[in-house]
Amino acid sequence: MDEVGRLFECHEYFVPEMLIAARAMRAALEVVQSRLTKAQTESKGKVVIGTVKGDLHDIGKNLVAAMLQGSGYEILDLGTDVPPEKFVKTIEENKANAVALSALLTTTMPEMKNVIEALVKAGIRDRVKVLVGGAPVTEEFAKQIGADGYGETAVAAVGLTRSLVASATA
Ligand code: B12
Repeated sequence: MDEVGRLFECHEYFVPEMLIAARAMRAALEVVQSRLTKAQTESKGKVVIGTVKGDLHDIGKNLVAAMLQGSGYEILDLGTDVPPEKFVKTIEENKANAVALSALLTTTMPEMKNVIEALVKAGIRDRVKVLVGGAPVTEEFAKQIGADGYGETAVAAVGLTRSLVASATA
């Protein structure tokens, strides 16, 4: 997918090619997903996940969700283009331990801050851990917006959730 992105940048690929590549990646992911999400007995916590408002990229988000689910977390996947209010409502209704936000566009990254602000406004910021990730997101950006953690990969997301949720429930 990195190569597809590079070809898109140098105008060799266009949106249709990106879509075809995304479809192939999704098909591959389905194979991986079914192996990652083998029956787990006890839930290690609830994680709400979604791609932020204005952003339709979901391959990375789905990978993070599958890895977390495979590691024993209960996943509430809100999909893509998720407004802050929907994150807040789902966290409140399900008493979620963490929320994982994904953004792939530099233009939608600020939405992550909007979600954190909405959590503060709803009075539940201290009850939920906020994890952020996606290709343009950095550790520094995560700190700037007041997130609890940043993960570069789906594997990192698991370790991060484990340490954050464990410290919250300890
Ligand atoms: C596939 C793709 C699309 C597909 C998406 C299909 C889908 N269902 O997701 C389609 C064709 C729809 C698309 C559309 C667009 N795209 Co696009 N797309 C891509 C592409 C090629 C691959 C993204 C991808 O799936 N990567 C693979 C996954 C596995 O990686 P990932 O998402 O980064 O996730 C990993 C980590 O980041 C991390 N992670 C992800 N989320 C989270 C969350 C947490 C909490 C944690 C801890 C970790 C984490 O874990 C994942 C696995 O390790 C990228 C190029 C690239 N190199 O990223 C461009 C790219 C993101 N797109 C781009 C653009 C410009 C667009 C469009 C605006 C194009 C247009 N003119 O219409 C639209 C925007 C639509 C919208 N509103 O969202 C640009 C963004 C530029 C920028 N600086 O913002 C990129 C970078 C291409 C480029 N080089 O220019 N796109």
